[in-house]
Amino acid sequence: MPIVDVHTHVYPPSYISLLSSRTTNPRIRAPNELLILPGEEHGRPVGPEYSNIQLKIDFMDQHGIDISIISLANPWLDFVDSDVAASAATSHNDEMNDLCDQHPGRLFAFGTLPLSAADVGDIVKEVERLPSLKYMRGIILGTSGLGSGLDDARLHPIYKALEQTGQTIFLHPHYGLPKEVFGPRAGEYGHVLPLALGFPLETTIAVSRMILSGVFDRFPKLSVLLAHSGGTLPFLAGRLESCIVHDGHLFEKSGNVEGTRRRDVWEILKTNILLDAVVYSEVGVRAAVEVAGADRVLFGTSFGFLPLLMEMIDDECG
Ligand code: 5CU
Ligand code: ZN
Repeated sequence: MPIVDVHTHVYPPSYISLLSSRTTNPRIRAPNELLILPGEEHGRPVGPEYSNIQLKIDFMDQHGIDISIISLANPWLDFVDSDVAASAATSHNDEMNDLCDQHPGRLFAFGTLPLSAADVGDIVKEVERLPSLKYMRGIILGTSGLGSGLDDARLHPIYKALEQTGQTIFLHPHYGLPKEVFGPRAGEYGHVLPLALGFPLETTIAVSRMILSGVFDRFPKLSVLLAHSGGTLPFLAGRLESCIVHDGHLFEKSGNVEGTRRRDVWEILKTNILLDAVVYSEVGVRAAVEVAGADRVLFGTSFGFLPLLMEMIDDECG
């Protein structure tokens, strides 16, 4: 059976140029400091492994990975001015498809949507165009949607188009939690709190809001791959379901979706949700397998971010 990496990012060359041209976050500060998180003052080194596709193939070969589904890393095109969003997404997705075409059979891609476009119709159009690109397999999506989160009814035409075209949403965090929750000493702890806790909780809250608003009752075939094994959802699914049951109006019809049957959290986990295995512990992977089923937990590496950083730290420490 081929080994497929579903969580592996790139910043293609044009995106590196875009970030390098900016003076506010997200940006690359010369010579090679990546500042992408909101309010981040100290970034991380960004090297050629983010943009050079041959290094991705080398990494795959080194670790016995047959296929990678590459995706643009955060913050995607969320910050792009609305008047250029649609064209930025089209040219980015074409560029990703071309990268895949350099290594046919080894690379596929999740596309990126022009979420800042003023007209939702432009976003739907890109969803509908993506299947015409040979290597596209779905889209990567942050948690802010059109600015109000993924339980926003304005996203319904987009969900509908994704469901109808059979494209998977790769739901990935970026914004974390408000920095106040980490307290006045957060600066002393580097990126640990936002990345280890902020990211997974952001994903957990985003997908819970989708469940509560009835997205999966309205679009029962929508497929969502959750980054980092679903944040804390596998662990908290029982508590989420129990609180829904105790909140009468939600128990009867989730998200007040008339004419649909409420599908409980466990059913949604087993039918709509895929989880990656990027959780860095056996106990985490076991929880993911337990709630979603072994065939719905997918291998991933998050190449570009944490593992390589660890190699660098190892090198620096000798
Ligand atoms: O580990 C990860 O997936 C990531 C990511 O994709 N982006 C980021 O800024 N940090 C960690
Ligand atoms: Zn990632």
